Amino acid sequence: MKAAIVYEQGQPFQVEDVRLEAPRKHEVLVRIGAAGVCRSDYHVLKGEARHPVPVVLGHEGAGVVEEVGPDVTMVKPGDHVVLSFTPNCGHCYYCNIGKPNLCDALPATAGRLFDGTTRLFKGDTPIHHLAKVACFAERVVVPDTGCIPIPKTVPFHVAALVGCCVPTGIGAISQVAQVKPGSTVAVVGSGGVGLNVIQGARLVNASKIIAVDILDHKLEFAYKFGATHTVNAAGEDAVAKVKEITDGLGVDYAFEVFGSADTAVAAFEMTRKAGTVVVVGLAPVWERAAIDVATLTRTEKVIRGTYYGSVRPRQDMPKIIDMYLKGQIDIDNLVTKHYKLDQINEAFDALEKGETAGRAVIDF
Ligand code: CND
Ligand code: ZN
Repeated sequence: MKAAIVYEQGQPFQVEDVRLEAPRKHEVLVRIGAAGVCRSDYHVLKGEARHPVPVVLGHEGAGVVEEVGPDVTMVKPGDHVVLSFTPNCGHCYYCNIGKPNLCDALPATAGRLFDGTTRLFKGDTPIHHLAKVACFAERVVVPDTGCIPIPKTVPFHVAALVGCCVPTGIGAISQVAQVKPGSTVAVVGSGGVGLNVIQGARLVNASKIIAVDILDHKLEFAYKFGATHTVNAAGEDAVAKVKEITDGLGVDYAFEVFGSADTAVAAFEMTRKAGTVVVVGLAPVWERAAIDVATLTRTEKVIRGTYYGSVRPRQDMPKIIDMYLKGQIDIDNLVTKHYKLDQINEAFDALEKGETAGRAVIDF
């Protein structure tokens, strides 16, 4: 089967034939229908996140179950599934306190499946699986806890986005910040994930939803998902502008959804006293944010991170699919560009240049 391999961080993808071994105990083989192009893959591609190579990237995907390994009871061949990038072990401290997205077995087996080995090979060389998903490939073998069954009526390009950007954005609003109706919200970075923070804020009836980006066409697009105001941080002082829009106060909640130290500091500074800052973006691993610590003390602001919108994928993804089917959230219009697997380098060049408003997907 074909897969997009990264042999060295900083180098482009190579689309090549690879060997995929059969699923073992508690594993599932899924034929991919679609995979989203997320900035988290870009961080690994460019070396802004550390990862062993060679690796098949892709962590936002959906497809059809083709085969199940021994002891799999959660899904069966023919089921349509969304893939979770935090399949969990079910036994560690975090699984037991109801935080499956923070499962300790994930970092302990990074780039491999739970038994510490890979199912992907080029000749005899093992290839790593990003986030136990590795969906920039025609087929994947994933842990059974990473397969969430969904109705067959949901198109794959929609289901794929339920694998990352939709729950991450909606979860940041509803699970993490628990934004109250009438609140003011700023979203720094209006890309695939940020647009879902924006539509999450609309869903809970935030009063002012301020989209911040450095590209006008992204800001224009953000209005479609609920932005009430926009700020171009390339052309104006974003902190001053957000304060002006909120009558000098600053917002109740600011979300950092680009992934840098500077945008995290900006989110902190545009938040009002006793407000909440949620860091969703993944900054390059070497960056450190210069937060004014005395101001943190005196202003009683709260700074929080969130991984996967702090959702519990098996409970929350079916709810998100239900919200989509009821028309409460818009996923169809988020997908603005379609590529084939052999165009994957083009897709990531476009992400880097900020050419695509919304989300690009790779169709299989
Ligand atoms: P995408 O590239 O689609 O969006 C980022 C947006 O930020 C773009 O519209 C840029 O134009 C904009 N931007 C760039 N510089 C600035 C700036 N200085 N100020 C304001 N906006 C700016 O990326 P994405 O939405 O796929 O991902 C966003 C981040 O979220 C990224 O760091 C990704 O790795 C991270 C993420 C986190 C999680 C999680 O679980 N927390 C899950 N998925 C993605
Ligand atoms: Zn992602």
